[in-house]
Amino acid sequence: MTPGSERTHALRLLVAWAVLSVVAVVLVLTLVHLPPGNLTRQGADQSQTMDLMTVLAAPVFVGVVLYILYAGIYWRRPASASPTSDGPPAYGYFPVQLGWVVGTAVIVLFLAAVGISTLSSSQAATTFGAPGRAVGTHGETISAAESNPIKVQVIGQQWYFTYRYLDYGIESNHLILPVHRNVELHITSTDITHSFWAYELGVKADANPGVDNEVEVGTEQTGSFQVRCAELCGIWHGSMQDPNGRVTSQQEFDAWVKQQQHDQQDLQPLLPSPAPYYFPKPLTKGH
Ligand SMILES: [Cu+2]
Repeated sequence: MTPGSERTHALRLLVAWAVLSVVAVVLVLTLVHLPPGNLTRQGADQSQTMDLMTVLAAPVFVGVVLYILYAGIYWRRPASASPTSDGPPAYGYFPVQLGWVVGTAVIVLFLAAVGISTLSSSQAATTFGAPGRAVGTHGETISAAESNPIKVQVIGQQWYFTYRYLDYGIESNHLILPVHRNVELHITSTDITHSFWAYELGVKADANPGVDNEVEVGTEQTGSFQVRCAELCGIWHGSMQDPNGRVTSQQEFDAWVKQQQHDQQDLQPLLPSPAPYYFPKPLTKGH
């Protein structure tokens, strides 16, 4: 192959790669909606990170596939050559090697920087409700209601989750949360190890007996979400799920709490005070 035709191939590949990469990035940004979504600030952060990684991966994917197809079309063994003949030996090509090393190093280091800053900002979010803190992780100011988190104890047991609203003295089989609030989830278990996974909220956390596993989420949009157990926990593990989680308006939430308080007034005196161990007293004793 002459140096001139090599340059032609390189130029063609480069132009095709640039054009197809732009198309791929536009398609990813418009057509692909990666989970977990925007119900919570943490979920939105995770979706943005997934989007970013997909956008960065698209040109790499296009480059690899394009090169394979191009090589398959233009650098095939000529029909005249013997089936066992080999192509000309290659001894490396400095610009390609340099580009490959520099390109991958830049992508990896950039993602490392993004990862470190996202981790530190989601850690900052766990101190969101601290007194005197009125600025969100993205620099937005937050109201008193937002900085005062709702505390919910999530209790896993074979084979469902229950939710104790520590500020309201109620319990529920469904996780209902008001929008634009910080929620402090205290995750535990009464029997064996479970895993509380509400993927639309961007939360997955161990539910271990005797452990108060604290996770904070900030709700940003109303909508429904599902909760499921993500740790094999016995024969009915597969049905340890609830599709009826909801993020509602504050008014709707207040009305729901009021209704639950009304419905559960006989139950409240019987509930033990919140603790990582959760063993409600039996309502009736065996005779
Ligand atoms: Cu489970």
